Amino acid sequence: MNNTDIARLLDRMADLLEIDDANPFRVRAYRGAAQTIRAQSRGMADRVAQDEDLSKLPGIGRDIAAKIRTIVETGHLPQLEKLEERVPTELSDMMRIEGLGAKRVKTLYRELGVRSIDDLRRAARAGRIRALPGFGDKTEHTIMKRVDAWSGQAPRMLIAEVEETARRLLAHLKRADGVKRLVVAGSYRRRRETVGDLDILATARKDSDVIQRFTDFDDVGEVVSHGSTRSTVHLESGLQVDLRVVPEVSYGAALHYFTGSKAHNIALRKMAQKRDLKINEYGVYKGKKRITGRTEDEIYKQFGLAYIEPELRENRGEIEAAREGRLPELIGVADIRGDLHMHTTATDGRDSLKDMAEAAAERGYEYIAITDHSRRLTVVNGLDEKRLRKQIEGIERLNERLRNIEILTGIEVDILEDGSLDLPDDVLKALDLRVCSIHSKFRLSRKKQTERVLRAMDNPYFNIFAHPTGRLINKRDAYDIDIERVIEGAKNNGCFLEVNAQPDRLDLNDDACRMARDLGVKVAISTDAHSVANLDYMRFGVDQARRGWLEAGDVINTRSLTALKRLLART
Ligand code: DGT
Ligand code: CA
Ligand code: CA
Ligand code: ZN
Repeated sequence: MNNTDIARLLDRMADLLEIDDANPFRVRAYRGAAQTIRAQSRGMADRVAQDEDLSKLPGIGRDIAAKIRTIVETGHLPQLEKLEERVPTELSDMMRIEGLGAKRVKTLYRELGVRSIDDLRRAARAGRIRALPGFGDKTEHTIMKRVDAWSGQAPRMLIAEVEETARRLLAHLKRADGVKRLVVAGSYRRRRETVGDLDILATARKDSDVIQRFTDFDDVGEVVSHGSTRSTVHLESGLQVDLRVVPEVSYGAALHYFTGSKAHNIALRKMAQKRDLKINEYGVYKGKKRITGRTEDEIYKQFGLAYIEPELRENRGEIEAAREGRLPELIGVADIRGDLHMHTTATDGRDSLKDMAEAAAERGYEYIAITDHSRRLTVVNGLDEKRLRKQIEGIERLNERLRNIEILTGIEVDILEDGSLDLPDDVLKALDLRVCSIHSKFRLSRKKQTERVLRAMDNPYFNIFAHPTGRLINKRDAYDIDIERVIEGAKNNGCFLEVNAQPDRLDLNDDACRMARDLGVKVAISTDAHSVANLDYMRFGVDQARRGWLEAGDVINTRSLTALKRLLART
């Protein structure tokens, strides 16, 4: 049981409890615990083995700590199994479909007897859903579309979801005899937001038992193939993992080949053909003679190219740029000086203002902005003017005490349907920074949605447009918006766009980052942390920015506090 599996069980528990009309606090406790566990870099199994007190982790109480222990020790959660006798498990999968929360799933179950995704498809086809209260034609149609998308392929997994598995698997393989190098290549190394499978590359002595060790890994559900230099397995989580073992002299060529992307490889192969060379996973060849292949650097040099970072290898112009010496100098996590979007217990965050600030200081940040939700979001107890003013005072007091970090006062203010902001200008004015975002009316036409945001940007206090497309990877599509016009609007008004670093948002995505850079608009990479642990999501946002060719200079939270404040003043 790794962290992802444990978090899944807890999420499932939360879903079924919610459908079962359990106390909302209990539901939220399970969801919160799942979120905490996903954000941990260390395995729960390891913590349990060390007999650590799990209830010390944020958002995990005694009760859930005990349940995690049970899961780790037995692989089961008895309370979940009991609940599943009453509430069909597949209802939890149904809740993952866009537009179907607990309430609707419950209605479908009670009114139409829909217990599975197959049932759901049949009900939608038969036109039985539109008649239900609160559904309608449009909803039925959307459900049908979603169900079809859902039942196709197993969804690609979020990169954040597979990291722990990758780490444990490498640690396991490292102990094989005669292995030298071990690396995860493929889309994982290119830091794509999701991965189809993991591609592990090893160099090892001929007599190494690394393949045997691979197929013996604890999480393996099925060994698909097992040869002398390669093997493929399916893990119990459904994730496929490929292992390739190559000799040391081929390491660079193999790493390059298996890192991909395929499109990048093909482009390089074309260059090779022009020079009468051949390139494959063993090296670069002239006739039968291998001329290079030990390192990636060497290979690029062979073709007159500067080294290309994995994040850029998508055949989106990186080869030309490498030839002409105009590759970007990509931003790194170390360039980030502060985090400009986070929540506290004042709204839907799980940790206090003070805890968030101290955790940020521990991470070496020079500044952060506290940006709780505005009043319109009543479900999370959004701040009205009075409570916001009180928070500002709290921040001022804390700033007097904290020496090594500056806390900026801020808000995540809702952009209302008509493009106005959810709080009056004179309160917004009192803040250091305003993050603006859309949390309602996702279905406006492209024109209306775009104009809504452009109108909002006319407000002189609009600083950063947060999670600009609203997508949730594998869960919810982006709302329809003309992102190019939005970027132009930001440029004209001195506003910025966010790269939200939540692993299921990564919004702006890589292409949009690139567009922002090309149009001369800077971004803020922010975690939108709802807990101390979430602050560690920063690197996922940085990865996405790197895939979008961004340099430190393109990102406002790499600036000194003074320079940042100047940028926020919109003058
Ligand atoms: P994924 O797994 O869908 O997230 O994406 P990748 O890029 O990891 O793709 P995968 O696992 O199918 O293959 C790993 C790498 O192997 C890929 O990035 C490039 C290389 N590769 C795979 N198939 C081909 C091919 O037909 N031609 C070339 N040149 N390279 C290939
Ligand atoms: Ca792959
Ligand atoms: Ca693969
Ligand atoms: Zn937020």
